[in-house]
Amino acid sequence: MQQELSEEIKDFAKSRGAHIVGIASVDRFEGAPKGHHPEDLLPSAKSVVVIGMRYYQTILDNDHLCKDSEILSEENRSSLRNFMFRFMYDTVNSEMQVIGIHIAHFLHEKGYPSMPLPSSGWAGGPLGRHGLFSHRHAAMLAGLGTIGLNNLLLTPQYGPRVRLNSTITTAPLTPNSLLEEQVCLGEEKCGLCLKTPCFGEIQDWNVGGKNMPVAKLLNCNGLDPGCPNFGEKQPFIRYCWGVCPGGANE
Ligand code: B12
Ligand code: SF4
Ligand code: SF4
Repeated sequence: MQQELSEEIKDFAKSRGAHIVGIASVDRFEGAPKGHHPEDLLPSAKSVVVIGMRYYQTILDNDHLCKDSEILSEENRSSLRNFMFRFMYDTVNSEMQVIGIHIAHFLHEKGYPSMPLPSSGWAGGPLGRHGLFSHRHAAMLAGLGTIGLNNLLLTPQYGPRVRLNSTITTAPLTPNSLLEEQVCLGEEKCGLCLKTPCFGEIQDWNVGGKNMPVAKLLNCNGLDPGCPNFGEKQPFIRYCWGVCPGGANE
């Protein structure tokens, strides 16, 4: 029954456009900060359904767009490139939110109260910018990938170029196995993401009983052309997302 329901949810999410779907059981969230554990958000939560949708390299790699335009200034061109980034960012975020809401409707109808979550949204606190719930931790605990040195979830299929969304549910679904192998190639074999001033010392994170090195994020201007490599040394904006060779880049 739970296996059947789990498969039904995965098929539904994929039929609505999710590229990857996984399920984590709530007992895997040991170590989540107080106030941000699935049970803090939905008491009697049993599982978290996590979906991912691709974000294209063709959008990240947009240095060449309208280059040497006869009709736009360099400043205009820069804001158009930012629109290119934002249109896919916003569309993917909201598409996944719709899928999450439909998963919650479906599970509610089966008798399992559920909580869909926004793809984005944060508040500035003393420790930095934080949201309600960490989708990248949930995705790793749902077997969709591992967290890389660049702080992002790296998937075997698309590297870090997926956006994520989670739905917390009281349904006791069948969890996916965790990935055995680290997708990140590591500092020695790669280390490309560390070539920006955004990252500091490498720390050991423990998620779902797995230790992995993650570089401390010191600064990120993420949503504007303030990314240190925007239009300059590297061919990618949102450098740490675009440059990463971990996983495939289908
Ligand atoms: C705030 C935020 C930011 C902030 C701060 C990021 C940061 N690393 O601190 C800023 C604006 C700088 C940012 C930038 C970017 N972001 Co951002 N961001 C978020 C957001 C909205 C919230 C993250 C968060 O606060 N989570 C909740 C807190 C509680 O958890 P946390 O900070 O992740 O975790 C820390 C602890 O609280 C604890 N923890 C938390 N939960 C758990 C659970 C367990 C079990 C354990 C053990 C520990 C633990 O461990 C961490 C270390 O202390 C998420 C969406 C989301 N809700 O997840 C997207 C998200 C992380 N961002 C994303 C992306 C892609 C980016 C950018 C590339 C740019 C962009 N705009 O798209 C850059 C990349 C920067 C980088 N290399 O990390 C994606 C990542 C996708 C992926 N493949 O991993 C997310 C998931 C958005 C999405 N819906 O897909 N982001
Ligand atoms: S998105 Fe750009 S500014 Fe933000 S951490 Fe990555 S490389 Fe740095
Ligand atoms: S750029 Fe290289 S070192 Fe950085 S996260 Fe990706 S695979 Fe790991």
